Amino acid sequence: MKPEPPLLKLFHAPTSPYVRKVMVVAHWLGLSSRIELLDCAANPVARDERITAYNPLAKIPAALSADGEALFDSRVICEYLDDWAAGGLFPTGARRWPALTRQALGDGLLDAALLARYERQSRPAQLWSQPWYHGQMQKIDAALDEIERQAPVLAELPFEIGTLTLGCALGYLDFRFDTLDWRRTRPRAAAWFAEFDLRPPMAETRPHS
Ligand SMILES: N[C@@H](CCC(=O)N[C@@H](CS)C(=O)NCC(=O)O)C(=O)O
Repeated sequence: MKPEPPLLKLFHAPTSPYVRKVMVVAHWLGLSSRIELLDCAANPVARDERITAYNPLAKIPAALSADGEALFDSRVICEYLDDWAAGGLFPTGARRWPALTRQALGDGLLDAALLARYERQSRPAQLWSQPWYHGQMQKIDAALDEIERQAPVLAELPFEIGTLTLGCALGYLDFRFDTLDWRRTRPRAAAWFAEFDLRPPMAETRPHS
């Protein structure tokens, strides 16, 4: 049988938590074989022209639809796939807003983590700003506290855009901030994540260098 044509071409990195969101959605919807991965090197201080040809922000994930339409960022690409497959990962009605807000919480945790990491990676040590780093780490801490507060609710929810984004965010902390020890004071979030992270789309998309 002829393989199905790609649904999306995706600028990709196996370390990117936002790309991971897209891949988790693709796996959940049974579409991962319809995503063609494109090489790139996203970097905040060295623009990759392969990406900027489609996304002026130079960030990944960025995608090209079968019609050649550029799609970014992770929120748009996840919703595009879900809409294509009528997957239901973006709830409708009253459940939509809490789900999107959970997505924003996970994305915001990641934004802070990336800003903290980029500062340390991109600037020489003598220019590191402790208040800047501390400010980003405070956002991460507060987001983790909110996940702990919501953990009993999360455990009852179906697989959806909010929970999978929180899963990708916590997975990124384990990958890049492994000394953070966030679980010690957040037992309910830790228990929720331990179970959630075993779901096949999560297991199949773990970040690696
Ligand atoms: N809001 C964006 C964030 C994407 C993002 O920051 N991606 C990182 C890789 S993990 C990136 O491309 N960084 C390069 C840069 O900041 O220029 C999304 O949800 O896709």
